[in-house]
Amino acid sequence: MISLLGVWVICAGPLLAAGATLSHGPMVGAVSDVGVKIWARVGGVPPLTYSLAAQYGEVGDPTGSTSSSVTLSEEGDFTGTVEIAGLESGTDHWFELLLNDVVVLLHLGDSIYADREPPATSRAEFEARYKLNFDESNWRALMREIPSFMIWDDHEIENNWDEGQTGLYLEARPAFEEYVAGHNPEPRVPGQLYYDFTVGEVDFFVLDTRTFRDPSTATMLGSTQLVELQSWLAASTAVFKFIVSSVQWSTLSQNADTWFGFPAERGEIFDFVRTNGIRGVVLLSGDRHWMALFRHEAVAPYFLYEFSSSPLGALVDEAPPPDSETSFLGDASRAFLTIDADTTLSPAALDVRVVDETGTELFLLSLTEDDIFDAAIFADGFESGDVSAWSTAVP
Ligand SMILES: [Ca+2]
Ligand SMILES: [Ca+2]
Ligand SMILES: [Fe+2]
Repeated sequence: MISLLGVWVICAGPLLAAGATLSHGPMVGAVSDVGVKIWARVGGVPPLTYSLAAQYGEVGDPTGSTSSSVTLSEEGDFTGTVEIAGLESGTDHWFELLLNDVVVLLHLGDSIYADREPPATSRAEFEARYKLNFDESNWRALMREIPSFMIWDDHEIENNWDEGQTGLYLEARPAFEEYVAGHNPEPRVPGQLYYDFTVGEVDFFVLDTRTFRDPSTATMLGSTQLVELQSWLAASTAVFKFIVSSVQWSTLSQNADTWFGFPAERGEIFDFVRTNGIRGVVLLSGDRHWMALFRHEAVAPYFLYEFSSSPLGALVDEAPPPDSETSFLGDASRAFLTIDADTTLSPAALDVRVVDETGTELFLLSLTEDDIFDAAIFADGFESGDVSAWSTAVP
């Protein structure tokens, strides 16, 4: 019996979900009376890596044992061989391959443009925009393969939405819940949209930057969400802690709809990280229609790195000239950003890649947890190991 299991979706048959399929194999080789080798090659979305192991047991024992795992990566052309040993001779055995590709896709909002002419004004019209976008064939193919975690930004309601839970919000919210929120993790606070989740040893907190936004009181998150974020930061024992914001933390765009318009609240979050010495915090963002990597110095002597993605399907814009915290700026072409967290290493490593539409790697930033936190970097004048790659990448 051969079946394949993904971490996220379990499929019978030769395919599995979670962004990967076995493109070749499994091939069974080197069989002996006490063991066997099983080879496989994974396809999917390079340059992600996967781990492959085998679960096996005697016929009649459904639990069985798990072999040690091997890594399938670009370096080995995504091939690997797992070895099953120590079997009882003269006995029938079963095995299953366990392909563990902990891949998730984050959607940081503007997944519809409800305000595009003619703007949606009723719940049914908001629903229609989701139907339109979610029917796109490439979108459907991608969503089928990779587990997604989503949140909204302004265009699920109206451009630069900051009018709280009034008017259009009341029509947009139920449509968002039907099409998006229902397949997100349970919200952090019942009835809210913001949530946290864990993948391996990486924690994520996904912010709702629209529901409680109120420029008159200088808040983007509202007081409850801010406290929830802080208590999550304080409680998380994960090696890396990603704070996911639909809008940029960087002030490069000088756009009041981003955190640029909410400097005090941004400062409160950054201060909380610094004051409490919270390790491994990484910022994610989108919205600007261009890609950038930033290194925030406002938490000195620590750094906060921000990785900001380009749109998946919308138009790509020209970025403004870089500032001193900008370490990579994409040109006006589409690219995607992959983040590979390896918490089996010590110190744990984070590889951030900018990859263009053809799969060509434009930029690689290799960080460790120490690079993010180590005050010595500050003393070194911002130069330490791989981080020096930053300086060569600034246009
Ligand atoms: Ca906007
Ligand atoms: Ca937006
Ligand atoms: Fe947008």
